Amino acid sequence: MPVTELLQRHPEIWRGATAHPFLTAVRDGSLPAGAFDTWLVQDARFVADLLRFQARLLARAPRPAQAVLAGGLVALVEELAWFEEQAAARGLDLTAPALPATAAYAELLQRVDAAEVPVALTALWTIERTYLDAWTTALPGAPAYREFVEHWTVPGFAGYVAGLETAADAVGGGGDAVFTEVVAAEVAFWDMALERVA
Ligand code: HMH
Repeated sequence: MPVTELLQRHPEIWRGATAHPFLTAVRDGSLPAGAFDTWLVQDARFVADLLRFQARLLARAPRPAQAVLAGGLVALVEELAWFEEQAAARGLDLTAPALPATAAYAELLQRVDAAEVPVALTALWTIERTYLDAWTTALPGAPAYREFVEHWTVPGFAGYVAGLETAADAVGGGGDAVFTEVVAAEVAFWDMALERVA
């Protein structure tokens, strides 16, 4: 089954992750700055966790998937530097402890790290596709958040997600369970930021 079929098989949770109230509030400007800052600090932690997961996935990936995974790793290292710049400009402490949704997502990544490659590739595609579609929902973004919305909706990112789709499909995809688990973790991540205003 091509991985994009998962979107049609689970439309409700998919909509919950990509049309989340956090994103509509980024679009219309009603999001409190504290919620955004909480989210930013936690997402920097998530990206550090994702980098470790993806580095290990590259190490065991089939030959045709290596290029897209390696390119993604470089992008994640650059993304961490970008988070550090944004955090410094906003006076945020990136060493703040992980909130429960961040810790739970890290634990999910550890479990997927122990799963077979098709499951891990499907998880990674789901992580990035959800993020791309979520930020696309927030376009063009209220002025305060526009730079962020633009950063996560650039054509290069969409191309990367398409490359991950090809890689996941080439190994047969990973099934419904990993997709729904990742999408639920994404919903919980947005929920966390709305609940815990810094
Ligand atoms: C929560 N999901 C979350 N954060 C991200 N930065 C991505 C996906 C994409 O890397």
